[in-house]
Amino acid sequence: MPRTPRRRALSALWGVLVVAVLLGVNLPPALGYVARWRHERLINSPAYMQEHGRWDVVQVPPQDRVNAIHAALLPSGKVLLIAGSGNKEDLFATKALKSLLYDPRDGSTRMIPVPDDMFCGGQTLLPDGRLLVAGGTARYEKLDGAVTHAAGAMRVKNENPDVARPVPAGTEFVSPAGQRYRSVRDALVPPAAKTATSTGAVVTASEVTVFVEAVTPGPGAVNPVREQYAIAGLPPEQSRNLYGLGAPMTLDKQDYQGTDKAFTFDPVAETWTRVGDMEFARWYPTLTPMVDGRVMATAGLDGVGEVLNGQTEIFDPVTNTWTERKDLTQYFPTYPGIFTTARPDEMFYAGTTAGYGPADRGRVPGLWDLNDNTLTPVPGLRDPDLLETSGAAWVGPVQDQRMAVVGGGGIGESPRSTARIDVVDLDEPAPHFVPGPDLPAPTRYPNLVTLPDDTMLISNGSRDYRGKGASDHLLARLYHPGPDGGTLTEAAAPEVGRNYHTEGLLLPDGRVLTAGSDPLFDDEHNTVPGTFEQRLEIYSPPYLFRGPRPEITEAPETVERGDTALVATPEPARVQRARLLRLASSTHVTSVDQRAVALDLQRTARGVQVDVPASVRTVPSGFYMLFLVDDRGVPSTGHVLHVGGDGGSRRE
Ligand SMILES: [Cu+2]
Repeated sequence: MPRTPRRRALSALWGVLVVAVLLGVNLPPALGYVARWRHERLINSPAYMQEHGRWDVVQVPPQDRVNAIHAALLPSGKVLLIAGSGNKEDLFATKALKSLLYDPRDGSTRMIPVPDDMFCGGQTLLPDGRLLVAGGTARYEKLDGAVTHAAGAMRVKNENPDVARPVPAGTEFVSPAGQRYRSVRDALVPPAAKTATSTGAVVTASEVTVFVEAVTPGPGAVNPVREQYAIAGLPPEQSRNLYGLGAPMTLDKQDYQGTDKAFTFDPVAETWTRVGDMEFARWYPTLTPMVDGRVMATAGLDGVGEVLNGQTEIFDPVTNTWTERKDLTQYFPTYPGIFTTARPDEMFYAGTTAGYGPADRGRVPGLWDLNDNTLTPVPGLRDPDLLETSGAAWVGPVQDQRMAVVGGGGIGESPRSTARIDVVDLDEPAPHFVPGPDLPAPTRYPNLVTLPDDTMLISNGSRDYRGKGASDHLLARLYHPGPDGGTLTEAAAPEVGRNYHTEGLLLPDGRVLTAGSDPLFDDEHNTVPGTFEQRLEIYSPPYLFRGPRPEITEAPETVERGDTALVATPEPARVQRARLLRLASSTHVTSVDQRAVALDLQRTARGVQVDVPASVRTVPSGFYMLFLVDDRGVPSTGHVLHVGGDGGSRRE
């Protein structure tokens, strides 16, 4: 049938419609599909992985997913991920406090309840392989408007030198005007100090600070005056010696409050044990391993939610108790990056912090002399006002004493952040920072993980505070130490975004585990409350795609500093380097216990002889992974061993 003009017009219209539909609706998705397919093919190609590595998301069974706040590699080769209440107040209220044991060898998982809320405490591995966790959450914050009862800090004074005074939770403090406030948790006020002098004894009152809340709600119980409070129900002779000195009682925002409790996790029995309480409650403390095997606790919010004013204390793993170092009073904001250095009795404060503290105190990096408590500033760091939520780590073998400070942002919810990487050589007589390469974008919360080939993975983070404005970076870089501040090469991009409450760890098989992320919002416009990221993701560095790895067929379980140890390997000629990487822990992108130690080696017919450095400052006692690295930078699987020796752990 011949086509009429009208039919031809209709047919043409259909054709146009079909093309329009294809172009307008189907074509972009089709092109998107093709682009994704091409991208997948690229990132899974051997050539790409040899250059950039690859990421794999780990599937954890739904019942074993946790809000990973803290991560630690244990001598058993398993990873402990600690959530506590995991920044969920309902889990805090119901005491559903969690930790998850994850075995990277087979992906198996096991949930282990934790005995107290370790959420936002500090952690580090002890020389004997136990994980020490100290501090955590005694109480969640109450934001402006959520405070119903006036509250504040009450210093409870005891002037009696003969007896300690328990102050149980619920003790009532009465103001001169008759307003009543109740303490929220138990406290014990030690006896007053009595000092003999030539004219007789002088008694100095002891004191403990407790948090108190008004018995009656509302503004009527606000008391702006600092004054002395009586303790209700005490006989008169006792109330002369035991009383409160109250700070202003207000309806202001109340910060998180820390606990003084501490626990160890036994990596063999896989159980938690309570150890001695700290002298101070701490939320957001840093636990720094010292060269003699003890652990130093610094900073944190105390039991009333105030930043500790420089109080420093030491954990002794032999007695499992804490002792305040009253001579060490440097003030640090929370989660300070404080590292043990090769300099005798000097710690390095990298200036990195996370959480709380004013802009004008404790923000300058420097060397902290533990003999005289002085902090000598280390100059030259760029963007010195952008150190909140930054990262710091030794780069290359710790013998080089070179540390990088990476990224960071302004304090509080500042939208400012920096791409800066600066490096300091602490071996120099007057150390100073020099510029390194810039990250591809300004970055808060970068995860820094030292690798056995002397490079460092820098991954994830976000541009804005807690990923606001959908600002997570799906980016990673490999940092290569070297002259002029080192260089960066591109690493494969992670699939999962990570900002606040994230951590990364090197695994014995040479891969890197990343966990956690706690965005404030889930959407670009900051309207939908954020969801905690419970997926794990593992990075396989380029060296895992460059052919067969050197093999360790036999190596000792324990070595001593200064020892020479035989490590059997089928191809000794291949081995170029040997490294010890300390089993590390991480929280809030703060990891002060990771370090790589270079070992001198000699090849033999059966393997290599490695020399364990003699200095405890280079290789403090504890558990390490031994890696043999070949001429192409390919490491063996890490062999976990214990390093001990004279002058080290007080346990030995
Ligand atoms: Cu936190």
